[in-house]
Amino acid sequence: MKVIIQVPCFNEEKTLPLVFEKMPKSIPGVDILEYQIIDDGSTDKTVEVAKKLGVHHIISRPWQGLGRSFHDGVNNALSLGADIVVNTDGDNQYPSERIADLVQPIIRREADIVIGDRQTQTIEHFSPLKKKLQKIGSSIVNVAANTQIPDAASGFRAYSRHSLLQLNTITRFSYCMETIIQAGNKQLAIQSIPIKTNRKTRESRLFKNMWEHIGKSSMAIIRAYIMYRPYVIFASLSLFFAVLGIIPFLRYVYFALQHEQGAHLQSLLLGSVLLIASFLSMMLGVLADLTRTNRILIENSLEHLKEIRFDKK
Ligand SMILES: Nc1nc2c(ncn2[C@@H]2O[C@H](COP(=O)(O)OP(=O)(O)O)[C@@H](O)[C@H]2O)c(=O)[nH]1
Ligand SMILES: [Mg+2]
Repeated sequence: MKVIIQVPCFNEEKTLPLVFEKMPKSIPGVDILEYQIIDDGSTDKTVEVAKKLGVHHIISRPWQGLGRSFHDGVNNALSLGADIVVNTDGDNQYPSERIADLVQPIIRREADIVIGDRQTQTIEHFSPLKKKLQKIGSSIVNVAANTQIPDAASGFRAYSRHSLLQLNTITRFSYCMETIIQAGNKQLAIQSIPIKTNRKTRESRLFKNMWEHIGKSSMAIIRAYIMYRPYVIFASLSLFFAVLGIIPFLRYVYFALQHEQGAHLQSLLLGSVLLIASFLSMMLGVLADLTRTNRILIENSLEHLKEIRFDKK
């Protein structure tokens, strides 16, 4: 059993030593334990610091964003033969000493993905609004994924090789939510373990403020629904337009039956436009559903391709 712990880094020279302070040196049930960082064009001494800390694998290249870094890290770990890949952050937000617990459900073959639940409702430096939003965000993701994960935005995770061969992240930003929604839809087993986060070392680099976070997360969630549950979006839209359209339409019919021919044409026009919009929404839903089917087929062959590419022999 080989575990690779990876840390995506963007200028983390100050906090990386803290992350490695309590990093496990061995884990029960694990034969080989290695560390990896993905340096995303850091302009500080992140790479030198990582080398000093004994990081085995260092991927260093110009900036490409966190989503891409995660993707590259995973591919490298798979090609190195990792059975489990753990992801944690370079700002020491997550408790490195809990990594041994994080991987246990996968070693016991009870889970494919294990997520550290930060118990956001108890974090002191989170405002009440942020706590509420975290909760709402997680529940929307859970509905889309058909899962019950308390903390969908947590980046402290362990993934089995089996799950990584099946996951394909596309958006650069939201791979945290995307992986859950994909995993849920592929019926991979996801577990959570409660963790306590460390003290905040700095502000988030991913979002300048909470509104940016909300905007980007909402976009990611809507996109995920269109991709995985297209009928939820398009059938609702269609129903919305149908209800709005049927009222003026019936109004026209009613007056037409009263022999007021030629009157209330505006109602007929408005009703017709809305009913056409309803029909088009339904048709978009059908197209999105066909695309989804296609995606499933492509993902199946991608999984097969990855199995060959990362063959462990
Ligand atoms: N590769 C890469 N990593 C990044 C980037 N921005 C942040 N990170 C890393 O992603 C992790 C989380 O970033 P952080 O700023 O703590 O965001 P938070 O999740 O909102 O707290 C840390 O390990 C950062 O070093 C980026 O642009 N590229
Ligand atoms: Mg952070």
